[in-house]
Amino acid sequence: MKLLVTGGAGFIGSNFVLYMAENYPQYEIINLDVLTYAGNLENLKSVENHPNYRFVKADITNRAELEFLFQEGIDVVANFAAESHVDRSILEPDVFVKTNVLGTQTLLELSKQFHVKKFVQVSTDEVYGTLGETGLFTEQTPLSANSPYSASKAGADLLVRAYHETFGLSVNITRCSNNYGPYQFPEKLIPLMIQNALQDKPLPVYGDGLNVRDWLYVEDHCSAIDLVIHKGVNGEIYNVGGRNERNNIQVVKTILEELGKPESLIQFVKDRLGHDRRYAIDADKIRNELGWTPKYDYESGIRATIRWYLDNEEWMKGVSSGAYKQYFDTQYGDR
Ligand code: NAD
Ligand code: TDX
Repeated sequence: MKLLVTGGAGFIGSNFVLYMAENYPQYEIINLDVLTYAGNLENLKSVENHPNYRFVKADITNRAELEFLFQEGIDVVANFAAESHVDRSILEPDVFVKTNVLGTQTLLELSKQFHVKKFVQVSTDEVYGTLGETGLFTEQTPLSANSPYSASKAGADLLVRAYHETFGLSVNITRCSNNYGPYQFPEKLIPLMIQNALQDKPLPVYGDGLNVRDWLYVEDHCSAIDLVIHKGVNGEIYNVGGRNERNNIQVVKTILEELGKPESLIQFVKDRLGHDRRYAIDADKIRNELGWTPKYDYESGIRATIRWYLDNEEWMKGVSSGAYKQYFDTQYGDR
């Protein structure tokens, strides 16, 4: 199998490349990434010399940069490439529309033209909007995106659907809840709070800190996508989540406790605009129909994650200082 992973230098994409290279060493894996601030080839050092792995620097919105790859013949596209941070989408929505909507459509068009066997769109539970105190998102929940980020992801999902319905492209969409684990850029809640706590800096909690997220360890997301690639029924959407609902204050307190830092570091700050109150995923479909079972419960996953950041302080320093960008230039030159 020739697998094109887009956004494979980001948090989930790099975990997925490592997971696939380990579990399917015979597959040819092409990692395509433009290396924005969120792309980091340091994450992939352990596969750099894998005979069936290759990195290509290219932009998913630039058809000319991608065509030569599709001409080689790609079996499966797993599209992780995106602008992924909600706060950045509030400050600068344009690039979210460009990358997430136009980028996905460009990949879909090439997949159609070059007869890709399956296109897997890595989407998010945020396309469903927000929940009240009770209830879960199912695959039937109407799209009701609230942030420019989630609106751009919802737009991409509809284009994936349209290429299936109109052109017969084989597709799946996965909608996963919040991921955490190794190699997550410290702009997202968990690594940011770990980083600040380690430096005795204030931990900025938005609003009242009672917004709820449904946390999933990144490896469990990878195993779900693996199953969807191999067993997903053409045209179907699969929600992915581990039923690990926690409010933000609970998450932050666990981090402080694990690191032996005082709760006085918590600082309540102005709320995020349009802040979704609660996400929670009903993952019965992927569990029952594809046999997916997450390996990690939240308590062990969060502890493993905190340990990983403690053991990889150099990685964190490199990401924060942008040193990985220099690493890329030395390693690959400017192409
Ligand atoms: P990330 O921001 O860590 O990584 C995104 C990657 O995409 C980076 O390597 C970046 O360089 C690359 N990229 C950005 N623009 C590109 C372009 N124009 N061309 C090529 N590459 C480009 O994101 P993440 O958290 O790993 O998320 C990966 C995917 O999973 C996204 O599609 C996101 O919407 C989705 N998702 C994320 C979560 C989560 O909790 N992080 C949950 C559900 C779904
Ligand atoms: O400094 C902070 N303080 C804070 O209180 C940050 C960065 C976040 N928060 C809150 C906002 C959210 O309620 O923590 C929660 C989690 O925030 P993020 O880590 O930014 O994640 P979220 O907005 O929930 O979106 C994430 O999950 C779904 C990913 O970034 C998305 O890419 C994914 O689709």
